[in-house]
Amino acid sequence: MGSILGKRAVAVVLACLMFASSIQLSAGAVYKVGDSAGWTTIGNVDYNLWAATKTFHVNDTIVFEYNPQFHNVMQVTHAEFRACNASSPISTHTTGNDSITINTHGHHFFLCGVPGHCQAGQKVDINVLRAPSVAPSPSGLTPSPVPPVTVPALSPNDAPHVNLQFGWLLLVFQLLFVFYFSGN
Ligand SMILES: [Cu+2]
Repeated sequence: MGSILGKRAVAVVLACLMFASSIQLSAGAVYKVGDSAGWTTIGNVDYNLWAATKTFHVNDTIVFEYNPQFHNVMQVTHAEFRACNASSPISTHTTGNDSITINTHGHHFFLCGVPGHCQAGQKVDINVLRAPSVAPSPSGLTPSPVPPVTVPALSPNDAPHVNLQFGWLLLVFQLLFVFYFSGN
């Protein structure tokens, strides 16, 4: 049947694909706003403090989890953010599980448009740094299809590392698999 060389070529191509996919997996992080508290007025969550503990990068995703009967998410301008003005939002999200991928650097202002909620502190400023490549250590969570609920359990510093390791593990198995069969 096919030469060992041919099968090894296939193995190399597969290996490259595996490696490429592992890189892609660690491209963007997912952050659940408020962590386990979610997006709420209960408990006086300090969303400024929450945001201050994160280092956001372009292509990161923020998830707002809340009861859509009581809250919503509006992206607003800086002026509207400061004034808690929900009259002309840039965009409005109402599903109760809103994933928003940040595509640009700079400040992204969000508030709850339900009367009184923004004034009560249900507002968050997501500041995305200009130069994501400067990051001294990989930060942010894995964008894996895991439900957002499990996301805060992971350390932001561990996820990309784990992802990359997982990609390499797959690669190794792939190579072993192909070489095993090319040997027969
Ligand atoms: Cu609200």
